[in-house]
Amino acid sequence: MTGTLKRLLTFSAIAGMGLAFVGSAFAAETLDQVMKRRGLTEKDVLAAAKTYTPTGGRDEFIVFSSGGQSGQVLVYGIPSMRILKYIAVFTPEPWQGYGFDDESKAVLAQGRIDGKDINYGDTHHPAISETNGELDGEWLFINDKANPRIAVIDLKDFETKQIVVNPIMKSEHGGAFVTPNTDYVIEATQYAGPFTNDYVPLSEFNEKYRGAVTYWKFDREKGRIDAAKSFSVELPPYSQDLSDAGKLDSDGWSFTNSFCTERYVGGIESGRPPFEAGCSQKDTDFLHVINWKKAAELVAAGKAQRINDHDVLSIETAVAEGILYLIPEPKSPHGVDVSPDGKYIIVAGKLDTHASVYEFSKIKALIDAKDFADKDPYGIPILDLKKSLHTQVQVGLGPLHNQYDSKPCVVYTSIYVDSQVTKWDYCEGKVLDKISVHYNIGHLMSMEGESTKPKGHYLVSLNKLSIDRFNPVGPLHPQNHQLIDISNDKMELLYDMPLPLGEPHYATAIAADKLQPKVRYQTGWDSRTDQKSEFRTLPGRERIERTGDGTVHVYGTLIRSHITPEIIDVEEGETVSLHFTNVERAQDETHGFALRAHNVNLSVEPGKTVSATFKAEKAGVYPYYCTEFCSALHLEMQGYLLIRPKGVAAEGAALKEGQVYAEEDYTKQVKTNTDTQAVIDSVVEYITQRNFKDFPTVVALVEDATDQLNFAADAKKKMEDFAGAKDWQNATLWAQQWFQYQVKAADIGLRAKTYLDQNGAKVVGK
Ligand code: CUK
Ligand code: CUA
Repeated sequence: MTGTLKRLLTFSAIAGMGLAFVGSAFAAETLDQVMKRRGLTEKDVLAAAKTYTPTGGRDEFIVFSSGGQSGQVLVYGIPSMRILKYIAVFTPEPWQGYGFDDESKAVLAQGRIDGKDINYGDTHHPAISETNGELDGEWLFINDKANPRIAVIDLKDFETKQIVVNPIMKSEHGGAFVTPNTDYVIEATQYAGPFTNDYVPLSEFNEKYRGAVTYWKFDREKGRIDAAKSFSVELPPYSQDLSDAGKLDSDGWSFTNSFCTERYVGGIESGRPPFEAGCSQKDTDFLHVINWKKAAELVAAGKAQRINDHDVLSIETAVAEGILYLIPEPKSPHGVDVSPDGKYIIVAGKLDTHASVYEFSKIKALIDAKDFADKDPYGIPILDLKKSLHTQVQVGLGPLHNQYDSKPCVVYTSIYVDSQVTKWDYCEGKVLDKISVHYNIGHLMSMEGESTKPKGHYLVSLNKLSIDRFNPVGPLHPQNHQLIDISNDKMELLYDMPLPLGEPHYATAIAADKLQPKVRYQTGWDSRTDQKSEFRTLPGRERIERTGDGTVHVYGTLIRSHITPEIIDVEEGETVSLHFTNVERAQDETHGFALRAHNVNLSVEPGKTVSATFKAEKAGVYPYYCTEFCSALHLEMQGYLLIRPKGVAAEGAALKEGQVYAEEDYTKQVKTNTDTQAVIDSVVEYITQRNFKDFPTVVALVEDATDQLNFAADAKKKMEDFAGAKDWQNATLWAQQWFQYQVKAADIGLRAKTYLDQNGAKVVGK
């Protein structure tokens, strides 16, 4: 038996026995002793038990959190609060190769504004796609407040597929929120601006600056937003804020609140009172109530204007057709959240201690009866506040956002100034419980709390400040997401999680079993367009081709432990277009590709094909290598890009290393390989005698091992050819390569064997 294999086999045997020894050599601490040493109370230990997830364990819920100004989405599990992934969205991210390969650069390029790359985003509100008002776990949308944009993320591979730039807005905030069947993704303006892209002086603010709500049409079949079928409704320059789509009883309507309906424009530099003073003069702002279903029909009937190649329903048309209404809402509102049954709309006002519960049936009755209290300066009917309200409840100082419980009538509101969460009953209009959080909570999130079927159990408080909660790391503090148990009458704080990347605003949680992401791509896949890549290639078909336009196309493959080709030889001035396919079928065998001095850094997951195109500008030597520690010979997963000066001929493979091996080395290596093969055969026999086909994980491992053995056969053939010619040097090298493939196959085989042992596989066919 070979040394490597012996080690592998012995290792698994020891691992199996390991547990028997624990406890005999050292006396382990008891729970009481640990509690004493770490100063833990019984309550702490209970909280730990509610969140601790043993190795290999899974979470019940998966959270998609905005990454704030990092322009990313953070993914973590509940109740463990373990971070699982950062999804690159608006910002280049090297680990995922995002913004470094041609395919993802094309996605980022969709987000250009006036031809300029915008390499960050200020993400606020993620939204999971819905079917009949329930989260379905297929798609994720997120907005960029700073550069009005929406991104589409596919939850089959957690990759960003599309970015759309809002054609008329200059600023936004109220997105992304989806309609109950994800027909539309809602995006609402924040700071008003002219719809056109030219200069308009602030003196024309009331006349020419506008807000809007854009309804982005989502084509579920294509998995992309269809900009041509999207439209907007023009709104006054009222600083629109958060939005929510109606559901069930209120389906077909959407709600957007606003602040600064004073239309005040600051200017402290010229002696004017600032925005913050002027924008809070009135006692109320406006909730915008829009019939989006009817708006879509009006657009289809040709009633929209075309502005920047985009359909916009004017205020005038919206008023004439009866699809746009306003209702006063208490001072500086922020969150607007439709209840799970669609009957109520709760608005929390930052400068008011109340949360206001509007009742949709009352709103609808007033609209149907044309019972209006007033009109705004743009002619939009205003409904009476009192007549639209179900109730108002004093919830605390600075209420912001609301999330629903699985229990009927129960809602949680974040209280910014008091640093609290208030649990209250919106049917009866009474406060049920309060809990302090640390500190200055913004959004809060309950499990599927924005859907028609909230799941209860947990709530996360997304705090703006963490001040004294963690070990200090300098003036820029991490964010603090606090996990709260809401399964009982009293809320219980369970866990603080520091988030070290951007300021997350909103987050959304979904039952983990609703997500079914894939583990690998179909071989040769362009993950950004979701099609077979025209640049894919297969093992044995790797090639370098020059096209008439001076481009050198490199069609390569990556597999443990080599990059093919290993030498790329080009001339100064040529354009190089690398195309690498990861031909692994194994899980989690990602290879990277990093090349010196060309800003090329790729992540190539199993099956994926990615490209990188650049100009070979400067003659020189540029090593490249795999950046993922993928196998024992990962460091040998390397190569050279040689850029020759103009006119210097390629050297070919005339390398002059010494003759190291003689015939006896060859014979020895062949003997090793033959012994190794016997071990592999015994593992194969072990697996095939069992019902391994009942275990998808093992089937994948067997496929992977089969790949490796096919490569082994190929190397063996080359070895035999060289041996036939008595070239012992090359024959021995190929014998060693054959051995490398055997080791990988054996490693995979042992993993499969262990899995079968641990998962109760049965002997079959006997
Ligand atoms: S959020 Cu965007 S300002 Cu309260 Cu929804 Cu933080
Ligand atoms: Cu592939 Cu390291």
